[in-house]
Amino acid sequence: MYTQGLDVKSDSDRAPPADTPTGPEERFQARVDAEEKIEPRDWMPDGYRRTLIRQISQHAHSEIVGMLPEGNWITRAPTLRRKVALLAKVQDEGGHGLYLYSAAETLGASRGDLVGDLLSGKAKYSSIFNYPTLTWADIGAIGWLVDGAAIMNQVPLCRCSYGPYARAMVRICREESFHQRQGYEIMLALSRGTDAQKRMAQDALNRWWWPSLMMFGPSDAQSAHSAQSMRWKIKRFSNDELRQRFVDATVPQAEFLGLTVPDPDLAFDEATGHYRFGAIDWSEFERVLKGDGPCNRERLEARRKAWDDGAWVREAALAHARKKEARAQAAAA
Ligand code: FAQ
Repeated sequence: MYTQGLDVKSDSDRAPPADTPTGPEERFQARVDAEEKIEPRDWMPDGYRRTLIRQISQHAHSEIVGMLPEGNWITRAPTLRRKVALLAKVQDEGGHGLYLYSAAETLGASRGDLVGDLLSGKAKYSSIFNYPTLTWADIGAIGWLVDGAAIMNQVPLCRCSYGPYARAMVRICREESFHQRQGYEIMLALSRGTDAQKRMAQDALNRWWWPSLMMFGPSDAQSAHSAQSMRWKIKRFSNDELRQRFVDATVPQAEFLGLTVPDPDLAFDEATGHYRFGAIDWSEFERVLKGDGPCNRERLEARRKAWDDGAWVREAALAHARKKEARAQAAAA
């Protein structure tokens, strides 16, 4: 710039105001703090990328493995209406897994590697899907409690700082809300039914309550990633905050059903406006995470079999893509 002999420094020479972020990490954090969405081609710290790939891929695996406990009941749904709703729900979970793998791919992860890590047992997926579905009431309990917990955890993820994940979560949450209602409706029908049906509903609540609370992850004091993920606005609330919200929302729903939450320490605290609840058995959570839950082996075997049985579909799709590309090249030549 022409400066008529004045000693004017260029923009890059001039010292930035004290509160202007300087390095790439600081500029990145400033964008996050200003609620800007981070997009795939934007600069991001390696740790941010790694954290997202870890969380999004675990989330994707959970959706895919999460199809198994309910898929187990599609052929045994008590009416055609229930069967159609369950079929749609399980199919939705498969779709969620696919959006989420795509979101992880925008960060440079390879889907083949991610799936490989699931099948080898290296990658985690939600602890909740390692419990069995013993009766039809379990399908009600999964929709009500597991999807209910998933919504509580995932609605804040619609405001995650990473654009592709946040956008995928908007659609996923809409569908989860239908899933939660279909589950609650099953529980309502059972709890208004015969004594045997009421007992079945209560038994399902007894078995799914504590694992649902564990879904939110370790307590804040034990959560390795929460503090950093909250600074990066990947997570908006801590594990314990979301768990408390879930308990506060769900206990009145159980009361409406006339069912008893299996926690003798559960009590409403007038002073705080929240329910106090008993201690979670974290040793059970750790066992399940280590691969020793009631259905861990069965779930991985089912996924490995699905992968092997689907080999011909992948091969056919690749052959078709190669053929189309060769034809397009020939036409262009
Ligand atoms: N199970 O430091 P934090 C669904 C791991 S989808 C297994 O607190 P973070 C829909 C955690 O990965 C359900 N592992 O970790 C549906 C970490 O291990 P790492 C899935 C768990 O990431 C319904 C270690 O413990 N939802 O239900 C669990 O900050 C019905 C330390 O924990 C999502 O994935 C667990 N429960 O917070 C489908 C939502 N909790 O990686 C079918 C997105 C923690 O260091 C039917 N994810 N761990 O080896 C999240 O919000 C977070 O990742 C948390 C964990 C909250 C799950």
